[in-house]
Amino acid sequence: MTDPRVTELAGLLPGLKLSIDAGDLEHHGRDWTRRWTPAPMAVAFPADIAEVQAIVRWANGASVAIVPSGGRTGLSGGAVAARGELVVSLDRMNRVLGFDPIDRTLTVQPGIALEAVQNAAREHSLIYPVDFAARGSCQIGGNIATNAGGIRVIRYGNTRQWVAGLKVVTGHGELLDLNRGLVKNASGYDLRHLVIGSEGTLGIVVEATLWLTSPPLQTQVMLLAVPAMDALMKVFAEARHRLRLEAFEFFTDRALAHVKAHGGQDPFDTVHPFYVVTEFDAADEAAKDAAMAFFELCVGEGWVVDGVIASSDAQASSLWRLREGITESLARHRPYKNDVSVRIAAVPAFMDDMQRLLAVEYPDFEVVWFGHIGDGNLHINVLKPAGLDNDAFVAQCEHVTSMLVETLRRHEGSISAEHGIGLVKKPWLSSVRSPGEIALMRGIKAVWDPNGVMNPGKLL
Ligand code: 2HG
Ligand code: ZN
Repeated sequence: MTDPRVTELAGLLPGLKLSIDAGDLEHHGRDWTRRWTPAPMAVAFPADIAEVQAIVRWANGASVAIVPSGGRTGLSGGAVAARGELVVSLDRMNRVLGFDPIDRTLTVQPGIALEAVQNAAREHSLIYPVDFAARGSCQIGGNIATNAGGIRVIRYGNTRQWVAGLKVVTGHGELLDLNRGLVKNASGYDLRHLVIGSEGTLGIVVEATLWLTSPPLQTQVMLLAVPAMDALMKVFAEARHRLRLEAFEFFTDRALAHVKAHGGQDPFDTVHPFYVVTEFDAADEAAKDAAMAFFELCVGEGWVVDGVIASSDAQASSLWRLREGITESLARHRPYKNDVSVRIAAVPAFMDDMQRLLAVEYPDFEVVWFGHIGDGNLHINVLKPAGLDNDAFVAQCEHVTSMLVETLRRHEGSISAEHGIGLVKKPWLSSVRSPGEIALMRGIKAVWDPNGVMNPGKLL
């Protein structure tokens, strides 16, 4: 039966597309975590800013919780609607609104896919450099709400660096126009940066102006086979010293085995414990020579035992696929995900400690490591054994997470590097943020969203 509040909203906004179709509720009520049963009251598909604003104002009066919804490719439950919320999907607000060649900015609606933003930038011979495997499905509004990172952070930083302006409807229904594309704007608190990474708890991003940049002239992609964990960071130090890096990513033999089972092409004849896929500028002979010198040095030192340089775009994509295909190849094993970070310099000591901890605590579970090692960001996926009940599995993993948190504390790291806190990491927020910080975060939330309608229960 339709919730009377949905009928009321439909009466108030007759032009608004609303759905209570069971398929829509399920689809829009969940993200890639698949841990919670989707149960929104309805899904609203606003077509413009005015409709978003009217929905938020109505939600304040009717005490309805809102879950802003982008591509829902998140891995922390930030876009889950499991408690009768109204999902506000930005799917219909998916257009490019403008390009400014002098400012080199692209203005877009929030529901546009990351890949469409990248393509629009290329039409002007520029790039929007934030990039990750979910590019085809994730949306820019969600990227901004989570300050998405990905595979090129080492060169270009996180989403935050690329947001020149934001229009936001606050939890109270007010429309803010933040920063308006200014490069310099020394006028007090930069509210744009509060919204970036706020996980939909302060307001809804309804328009974004993004900075674009020049593409690298030419890059090369190299896959390296690394025999031991302690060699990984030595290879990284050399790569960073000698090459202009676009990406430096690692994965283990376990990760590769899963990708291969999904059609990934392994160019090596034998299995190696670790792999690095790196992309770097190779615009001229000097840069190419530097890459060869880097490779030979690593082989000479015994840090690398085999390697391939892509000789075509197709081969570069197939090497990248070995790294980018990992999440998808693991999905059917219902993995418990850890997304942790430490300072880059602390990676070797942290990895030693963590490997020891995981070997003791997960003797019977398959543990798959990969990630953005050049950013100090590791993804540790623990795969659910086929016969084990999911709740029991999650409970066991969360017990280990509490120990992992202690290891992270010793190394001054974070329990969430790039996926966000959402619902999944909420119990451990206080391991990275002090009581004073959390009190301020709550205070900020109360000012932006006094009636607590914006994504309640997430993050805080
Ligand atoms: C990646 O780096 C994503 O591929 C997903 O952040 C990580 O699936 C994961 O754990
Ligand atoms: Zn990642």
